Amino acid sequence: MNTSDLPESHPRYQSLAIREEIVRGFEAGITSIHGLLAHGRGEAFDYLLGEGTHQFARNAIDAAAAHLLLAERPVISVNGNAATLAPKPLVALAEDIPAALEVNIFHASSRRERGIASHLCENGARQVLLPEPSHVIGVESNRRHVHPKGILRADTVLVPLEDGDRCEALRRAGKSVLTVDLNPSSRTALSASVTIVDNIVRALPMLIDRIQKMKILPRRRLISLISGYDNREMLREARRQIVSEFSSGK
Ligand code: PTJ
Repeated sequence: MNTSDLPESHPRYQSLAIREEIVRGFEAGITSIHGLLAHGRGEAFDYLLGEGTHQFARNAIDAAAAHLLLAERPVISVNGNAATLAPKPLVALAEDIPAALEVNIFHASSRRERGIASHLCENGARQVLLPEPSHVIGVESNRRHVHPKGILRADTVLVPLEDGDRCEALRRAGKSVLTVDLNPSSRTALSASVTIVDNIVRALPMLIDRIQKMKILPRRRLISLISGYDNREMLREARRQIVSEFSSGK
């Protein structure tokens, strides 16, 4: 079924349209076949969260915006799912901060890396960094390869739809790690500095909006926003929301 065949009146139109996007991304060689499974997991959590953005996610978005505005060398790491679901917001965010865009994928494929970079450029990116085999960070997966002027020297990295290993390695390397992950109990969610528990398609446009509004804030306001933010508590609220949504029997 193509998106054009989906009746907009369908109660699950939005979710099915996003699913179509990810299938198209797979057909275009941007998303891995494993990415389809990861998407299904995300869909399940989104369903349990009522497919809406909650206050805990808005608080995390503000904390992430503050981190990105205070960062000296911010980088946005892009994998196959993120590139397919939110190419324009990723590019707009990189321009706004400004931050570097770097391709970093779990399932090794240099063809897909180049495809992701081209896709971002078709969506307006001026430069996209690719991982270099000669530069590595402390993980064993394909995610270890990084660009020397990107993730390697970054002080803050936004890693949407991440796997836990690299998130932990980036934290160990002293970087602030911001993520978007619908699963509030994933290792990534638990180890990130800021976890936005929301769908990337909703979260990134909001993050862009908040960055534009918060740009005028003095540094000390941004610093106090970060120090007043408690990621663990935010994750607890997300888990409580899932339990109450599930048990309400709607
Ligand atoms: O392109 P590659 O090779 O880097 O592969 C990318 C995936 C996503 C396949 C890879 O990073 C992976 O396997 O990730 P995981 O470990 O399955 O984790 C993905 C996390 O993202 C899970 O916790 C999902 O619930 C979550 N997720 C999936 N879709 C979305 C999402 N979070 C926010 N928005 C989504 N649309």
